[in-house]
Amino acid sequence: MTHALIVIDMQNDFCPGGALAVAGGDEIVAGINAQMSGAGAVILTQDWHPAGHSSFASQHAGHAPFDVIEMDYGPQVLWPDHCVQGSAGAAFHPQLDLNRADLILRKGFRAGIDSYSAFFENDHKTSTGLEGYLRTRGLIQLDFVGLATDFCVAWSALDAARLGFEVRVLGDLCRGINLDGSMVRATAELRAAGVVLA
Ligand code: VGL
Ligand code: ZN
Repeated sequence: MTHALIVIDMQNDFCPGGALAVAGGDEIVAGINAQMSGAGAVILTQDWHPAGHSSFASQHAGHAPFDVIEMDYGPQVLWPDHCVQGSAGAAFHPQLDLNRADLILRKGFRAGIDSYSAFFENDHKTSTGLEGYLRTRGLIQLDFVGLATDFCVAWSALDAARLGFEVRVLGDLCRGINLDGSMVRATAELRAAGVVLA
């Protein structure tokens, strides 16, 4: 089995009622669970920030959520406090099937840098170790689902394509934030990178 399903950030804070809710985020849980049965491997990612993380607008005086600032590693959107380690918001959606997961990969745990992608932190250099895991297991076809389409799903899929994996994004099983045209931009970037939008 060379095919992996990678489920991005299906956590309470990204679902309706959460701190950084994505519209319809909870609608895709049942479909994602169903998709797991055909996968050779299932990997879940979990956004996992320490309290006071540098991506939180609350840490930047004079800034509000969704402002963009320049960090030493590049532009960074400032978010409401979300997915704080150990909080209810950081937990997976209660209906997500955790039993099929081979690996739960946490990201964004370094206070000074965000990590949208499952492969690299936002400096595009610091590795999460996922590439090594996938290659060691011979997993070369990757299907991405989850939240949010235009941030963590897109950045993960783009990195995967750059690394030479065969990549699909299953659009029906994703939902987006859509900040300043980010959905249109992400879709164009995914297409240009050779990612199949299924
Ligand atoms: C995400 C913003 C901040 C995501 C995570 O999962 O797309 N977006 N942290
Ligand atoms: Zn985050």
